[in-house]
Amino acid sequence: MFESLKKKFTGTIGKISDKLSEEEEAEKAEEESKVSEETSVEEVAVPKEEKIVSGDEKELLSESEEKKASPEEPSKTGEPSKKSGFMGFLRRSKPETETEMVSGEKVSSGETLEETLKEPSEIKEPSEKSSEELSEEKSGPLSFIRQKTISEKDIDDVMFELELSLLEGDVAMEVAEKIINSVKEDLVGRKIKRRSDVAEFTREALKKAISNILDVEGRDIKEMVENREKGEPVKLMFVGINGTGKTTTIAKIATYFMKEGYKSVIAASDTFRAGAIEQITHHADKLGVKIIKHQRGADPAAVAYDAVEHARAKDKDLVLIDTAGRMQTNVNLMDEMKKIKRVVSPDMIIYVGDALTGNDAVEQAHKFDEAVGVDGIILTKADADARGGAALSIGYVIQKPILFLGVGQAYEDIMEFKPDWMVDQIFGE
Ligand SMILES: Nc1nc2c(ncn2[C@@H]2O[C@H](COP(=O)(O)OP(=O)(O)OP(=O)(O)O)[C@@H](O)[C@H]2O)c(=O)[nH]1
Ligand SMILES: [Mg+2]
Repeated sequence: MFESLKKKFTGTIGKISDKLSEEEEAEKAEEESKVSEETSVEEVAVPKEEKIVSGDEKELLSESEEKKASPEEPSKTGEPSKKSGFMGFLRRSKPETETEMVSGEKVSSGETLEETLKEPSEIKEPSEKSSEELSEEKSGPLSFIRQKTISEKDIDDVMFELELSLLEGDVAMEVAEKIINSVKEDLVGRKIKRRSDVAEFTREALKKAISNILDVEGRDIKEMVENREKGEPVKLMFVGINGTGKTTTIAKIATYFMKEGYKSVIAASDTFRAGAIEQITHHADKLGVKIIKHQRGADPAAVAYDAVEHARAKDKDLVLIDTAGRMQTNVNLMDEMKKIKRVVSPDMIIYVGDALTGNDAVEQAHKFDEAVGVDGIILTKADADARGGAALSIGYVIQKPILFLGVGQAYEDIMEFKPDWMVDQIFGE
């Protein structure tokens, strides 16, 4: 359902990994060229013929010569080879030069001639420091171990690309910014040792950002229904612009709670649109749910009031109030909606938004929230929405939870929305 978001985030993980590995390859090449320059200088400074070596040392020397000839071979000493780690982060810069190999071996087996000739202060002790410590120091005479720290510069381009692509995918501006900032905050300064670290850390950072965005507090309808007082129904009022799916959603919610053993009453409070009363009556009849209706053009607040009275009298669990679709710019209809709210004091006002309209759905939710106060969201047509921008943004923007997703045209096509589920859809296998 959220293929597009999944693709964007998977792409970002790949791009950051590639970016850092390219950079690493470049550094590696630069280092290797330095190493070869330094080695040739040493060779001039200490010509091999002039070295005085014993029989044992000759063996060691010839071994190190072989290593030089095939530098890609894994180290026999158990130390990390040039290829190991995050593209060689735990890499020794030039451990196999003759001098080092000779003096290194001789630390355990006695003094070499070179050392005898040196001042005592010049003789280097073998390092017992951990690779972590060494990486902090960055270099030492016997070994050179580095560790990469992610910088803002490393990820800036990819983050910018992600932000644009999220905006194109109907993710609200503030949500896209929040994701980018959160990921940057998490990644910059992290130490990495191998390529897989980059992918893992980026994935973690994105996942955390998305989870935080979807984590919006709100009341749970089921809990309200379970805990309601006898004779006092839970009153839900459905609002939104024209054609988003309010009426169909009411039929779905009635079905959903019927399966849980709860009884609903529907209030046909869209007395404005031609055919609206017939449409919802049709659904109610099919489902065997009680409907309270007046004539077209009647006061919608009065219809809602009557439905609540009916539910109280019959101890029904829920009153589902349908309302006419209205643009947030239509003052009369917005006032009418406020009147219904005043008269019946709904427990929850639910904004029904069409996922396909992306950012518009988010902006309208904002307007309805300002006008009447929204407690929760139902996003319809999620079955047809591959982008997922509205689902990702809407709850965060108005700080009200998504309660359900409409996932088709049948009465059963509704699912409870759980943030973890959406995170799984995006980051799962
Ligand atoms: N694919 C799909 N279609 C849906 C979904 N929910 C509603 N629809 C369709 O959207 C269209 C409009 O649905 P309605 O329930 O009449 O919308 P409304 O908000 O009540 O419309 P007005 O009363 O005119 O404001 C219908 O064709 C529904 O079948 C959904 O989750 N998925
Ligand atoms: Mg309707």
